[in-house]
Amino acid sequence: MTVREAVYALLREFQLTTVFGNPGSTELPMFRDFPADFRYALGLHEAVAVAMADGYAQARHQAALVNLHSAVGVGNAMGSIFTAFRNQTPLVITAGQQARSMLPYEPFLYSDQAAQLPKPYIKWSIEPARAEDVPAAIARAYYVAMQAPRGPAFVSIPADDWDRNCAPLSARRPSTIVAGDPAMLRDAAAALSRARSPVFVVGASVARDQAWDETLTLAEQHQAPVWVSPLSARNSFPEDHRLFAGFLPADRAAIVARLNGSDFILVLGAPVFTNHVEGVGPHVPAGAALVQLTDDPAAAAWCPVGTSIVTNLKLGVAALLSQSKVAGNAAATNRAPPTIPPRPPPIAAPALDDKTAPGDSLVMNRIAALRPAHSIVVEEAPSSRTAMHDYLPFVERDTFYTCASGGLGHGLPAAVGVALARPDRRVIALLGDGSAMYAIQGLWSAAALGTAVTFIIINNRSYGALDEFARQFGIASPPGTALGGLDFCALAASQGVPAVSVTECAGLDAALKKAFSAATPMLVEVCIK
Ligand SMILES: Cc1ncc(C[n+]2csc(CCOP(=O)(O)OP(=O)(O)O)c2C)c(N)n1
Repeated sequence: MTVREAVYALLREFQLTTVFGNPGSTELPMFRDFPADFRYALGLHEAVAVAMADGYAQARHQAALVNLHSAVGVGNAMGSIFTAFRNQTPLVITAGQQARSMLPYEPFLYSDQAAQLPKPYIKWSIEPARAEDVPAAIARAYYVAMQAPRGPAFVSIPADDWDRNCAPLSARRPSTIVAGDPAMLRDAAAALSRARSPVFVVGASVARDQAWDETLTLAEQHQAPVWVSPLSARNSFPEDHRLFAGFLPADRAAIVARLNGSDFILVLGAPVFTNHVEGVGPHVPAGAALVQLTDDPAAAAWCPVGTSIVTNLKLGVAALLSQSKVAGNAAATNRAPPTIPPRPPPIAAPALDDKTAPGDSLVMNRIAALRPAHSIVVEEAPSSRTAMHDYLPFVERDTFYTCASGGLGHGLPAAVGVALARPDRRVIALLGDGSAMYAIQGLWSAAALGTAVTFIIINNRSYGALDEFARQFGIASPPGTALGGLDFCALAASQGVPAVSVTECAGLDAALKKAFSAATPMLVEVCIK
């Protein structure tokens, strides 16, 4: 059989039948006789294609396939590849390369050191030594991508390889998860049982490893307040639960202040901790012990304090659940009631004649009130994140996604990928005006692929988060960054996405209701005060 036939048979076995990508001449031989059971999801920029695949993979808990144009395409995709690496999203990324016979003569568009180009933000990469090794390279890329911690893997494929002959290759089942050291988990369970005032800090790997139920039961069993780790990219605990304590800031001293009073900190599926501003002093309150369960050996290695157990979160938390004791345990039964910080004050629905511009808290509040049941939010609205945390709680598993890297341009296309994976759900992309412009071409894919994503742009006509940071550095405002003059309705309409602009509180509910019930993608720009 040909390499092409072998690869498509293998991809079918891996259920990688959607190809996200942006093609060029060096990839065309891959798509000769494109099988009818495969679908091509075009991104009008490689960063869009990779981010769509990222959302699709995360929402399916399965790898996704991306095909990029040789050097230039991989270069364009690099920001999204970095984000997929930080998101621990399993991606099999292939890229075209010029024909092997041309490579000594530096042909047009070829990729010199193709396998090096996406490093270091790739788990494994290769340009196979021979055409007949391509199927095995793709299989290995798939297994590597799926092994914990998951992430992208890369195969560069010369254009003439597809028509060469090779042997067929069947999928195998290498293990993809790691179970924690039983003795360490036993000790951690005993320490949790002895704790006077345990608190939990949960992160994205609880969601990635589908440990929602186990984490909830363990928190209830121990009456432990549950914080979300700083800048967590997924929701891992019901944010309306009586034990839900809030979101830790990405700031060392502020984290210590929030966790103060606890003698035992159990970190589940998160690094300890992700900081965004410089800090000094201890990482945890004085006298508090810390145990981290993580699927990422690197996060276990750089953890500054305590004990780290490398484990799949579902298995690890289940072990703690079965081995930690509450009944008949004096320490556990004498625990003081958990201290939960007060919730933010409620906001009233806007009056129908309110001509003032809404604030971002009101926008979040109205989305929370009007969003369809079980809807999913993909967020990239940096300075509105606190408002979202305060007024748009995520209470069901797998209903919130943002990027773990801080790289803008992910949210808009990732929402399209999530919608492709979950056609049964309403997907809402919550975007800043600045953020939306990094990958605005994703609107075209949302329409072309027949998704019904609701894009909500919180337009503050600025890089608001940068303005806030500038003040922290003692800079009045960053030069040249006043946005404005962007016509989001025109940008959307030109790509086949109907849009409406809201400038007054009075019109907000009607616009959101219309978008949430639309059968096509729709964009709502909300100009906030
Ligand atoms: C790819 C990339 N470039 C630049 C930045 C730096 N950055 C962080 S927040 C921000 C402003 C985002 O503006 P907007 O989406 O309008 O949200 P706002 O901060 O106004 O809420 C910028 C430019 C980044 N995080 N990622």
